[in-house]
Amino acid sequence: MTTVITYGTFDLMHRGHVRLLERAKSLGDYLIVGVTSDNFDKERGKINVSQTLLERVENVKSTCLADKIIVEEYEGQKIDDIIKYNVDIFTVGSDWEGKFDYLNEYCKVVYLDRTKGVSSTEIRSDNNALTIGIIGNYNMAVKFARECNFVNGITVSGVYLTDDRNKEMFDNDLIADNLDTLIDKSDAIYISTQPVNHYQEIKLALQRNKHVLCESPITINTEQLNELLDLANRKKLILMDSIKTAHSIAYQRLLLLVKGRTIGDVISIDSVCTSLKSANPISWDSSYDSWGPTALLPIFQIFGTQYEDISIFTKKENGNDSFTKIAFKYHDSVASIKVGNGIKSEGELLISGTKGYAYVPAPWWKAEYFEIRFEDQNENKKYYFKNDGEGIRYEIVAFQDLIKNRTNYYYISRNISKKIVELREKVME
Ligand code: C2G
Repeated sequence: MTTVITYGTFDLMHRGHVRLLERAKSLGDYLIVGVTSDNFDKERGKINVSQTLLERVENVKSTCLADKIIVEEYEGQKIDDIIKYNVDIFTVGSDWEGKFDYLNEYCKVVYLDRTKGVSSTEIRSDNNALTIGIIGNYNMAVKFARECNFVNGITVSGVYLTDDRNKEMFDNDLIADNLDTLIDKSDAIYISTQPVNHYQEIKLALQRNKHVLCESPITINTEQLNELLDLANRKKLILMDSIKTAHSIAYQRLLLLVKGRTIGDVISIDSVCTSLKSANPISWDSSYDSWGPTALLPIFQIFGTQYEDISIFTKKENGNDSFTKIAFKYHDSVASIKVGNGIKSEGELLISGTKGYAYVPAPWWKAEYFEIRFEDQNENKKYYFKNDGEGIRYEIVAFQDLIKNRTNYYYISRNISKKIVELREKVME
């Protein structure tokens, strides 16, 4: 018996996949198909997969070509599988030509011609086509526009720069001379401007029936926010906070471990985000505007927003808070944030529990690495998750999903959006 093995994501099954499986099957008598897990796809940079692992396994099963279906979960698993299943032939499409020659050591390697004119990427892009207009300062606009390239179906309709510097760095046809033309030629708008301008910009976009992804805090006061949320609801539009850390895999896994009581009951959370304004031109004059939403995120996502007491210390320079410390008292826990544009501190996140603690080293908000530490150091665990693009591409996928599926599952809940704005009012008082 000749055993053949092949692997794939098999998202949105199409004739290219089926033809590959048919030819793979004809190479031998027994075909094993490895379907990639969601996590493995993310780790290898495939962030746009539409269907779940189970749906993709069903896709393969429906072809009746696979004699066995397994899940591919980790880098290097192919070698394990070839040995475990005593495989004679490994095969994959010619788009991988050369990439798996190392498997020749274990079995025969055959590259089969890729079927032209069809791909999951194209199908996804057709399904998820969305043009996004960017309003912002140069640095964020460049970052965001670059990240859009990693998300199937997203195209940047234009960029309206709030500062004239570096206009020439963008292709001329991308630069929008005024907000109206940008909004009119976009399905959705990404806003990264001074928070004081958000209300007008968001309102204009919503009135033109455009979805909005806006750097948090979305507005400078609760009254504006409630009006905009109500307008978005009435028009069935998405108005989403942009806090890129929320969408990084490491941060999401950290939260799941903590909520899964890996460190016991959480008693204290201390979150520090600072950067000297001079070194970080994309930050705003106010340290709360630049860092508050990010610093508050773990506190509000773990403890909620119903704290019992709060104390705020703010150092003002030229009318802006250059450093703010906020301490929260919850029913049976405490939390604090320190945010600063005018000071440097250790930008770490510390989550203290009754069994251990989570430690995320600076800059914790870029979230790639964290440790879970215990009294007995032998139990300590280290975690690393690649976070290409600081989480922006994952945020764009989340925004695209919200628009496409119209779920009201906001990863950053409405309560958190409102509390971030409410706190801003207190800090600025
Ligand atoms: N394929 C093809 N023709 C297409 C599209 C895909 O022959 N038009 C082949 C690919 O070459 C691959 C298989 O179908 O052999 C599955 O393709 P994908 O689902 O895109 O998964 P991919 O990431 O290419 O899988 O580690 C190996 C990878 O998992 C291969």
